[in-house]
Amino acid sequence: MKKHVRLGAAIMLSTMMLVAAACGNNANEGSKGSKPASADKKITLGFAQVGAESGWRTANTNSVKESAAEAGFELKFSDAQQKQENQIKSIRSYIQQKVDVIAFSPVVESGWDTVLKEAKEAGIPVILTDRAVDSKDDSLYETFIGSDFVEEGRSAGKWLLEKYKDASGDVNIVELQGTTGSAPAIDRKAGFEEIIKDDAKLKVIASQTGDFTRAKGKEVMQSFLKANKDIDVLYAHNDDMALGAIQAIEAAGLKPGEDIIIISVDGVKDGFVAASEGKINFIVECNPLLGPQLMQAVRDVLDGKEIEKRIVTEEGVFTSEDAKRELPNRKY
Ligand code: GZL
Repeated sequence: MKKHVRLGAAIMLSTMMLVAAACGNNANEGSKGSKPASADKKITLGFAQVGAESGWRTANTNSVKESAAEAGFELKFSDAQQKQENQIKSIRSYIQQKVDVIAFSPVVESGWDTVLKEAKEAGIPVILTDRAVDSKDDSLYETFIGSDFVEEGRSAGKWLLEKYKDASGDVNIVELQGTTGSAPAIDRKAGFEEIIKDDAKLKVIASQTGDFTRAKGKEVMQSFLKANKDIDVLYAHNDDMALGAIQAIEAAGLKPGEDIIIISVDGVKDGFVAASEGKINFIVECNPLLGPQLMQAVRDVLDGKEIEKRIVTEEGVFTSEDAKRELPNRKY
């Protein structure tokens, strides 16, 4: 009898333990349900980078890689050498690998709808960083984290307008544009022109792409100097092209920052050094340190949280004097 009682008790006890465990799981389920999904498993992020064309891009890549490591994400990273077809190939590869989220900085604005639709059909959310796309369908991406390039162009124009407001005679401006078709090139040009059109003295006498690189910036500035005897101002869409142009200006026996006033965008270390030496007169900052905001957006998207369609990064403007003071504090 005792044996049967013990057995019965054992069966009762194990049944109760099973029920408790199930409830426990349900309780866990409850807590698991309230725990963010991103806390459950290692997140895999596929990032398709533009290339390695400038100091800004290097700082941006470092920020993405360091922030992904700090967030504990597995990062798949590709460098497209500034070619759209390479970025599209990388995005398709991330879709095949079933990453949790895809992020990229579109090298140019157009031509993304097809591959973004493929990512959407695969149920993989996409986050844009740094540069925008011109797609009409904004359901193809969760958010765009980056600077307001039109405002950057306006800041450059406003400084020039102020500098020459009492000048007499024409002010001849040459412009080194960023990569043709890219959002920063299109918008920095538009913002600048929107402001300087208010003063007929300010004339853009030549404007050409230097593809955001130092080498091309030098080459195009050489051609500007050959074709135009009286250049007063250079507006460069990034520091690297301005630094290449400075080499050409000095080789022509002219003083950058004096004979030719230089305005640039980005604010990378080398740009700040040139500005602190008076070779660049005005720098409009463009913040490359987008990593932390990107990782937070990845987590929020996976946790099903509502996020802003547009996250604008904060940045400033610096004269040569400002740059001299700020140089020791620069992080990139
Ligand atoms: C701007 C970024 C641009 C930088 C360049 O957000 O896309 O690309 O201004 C970089 O230096 O090459």
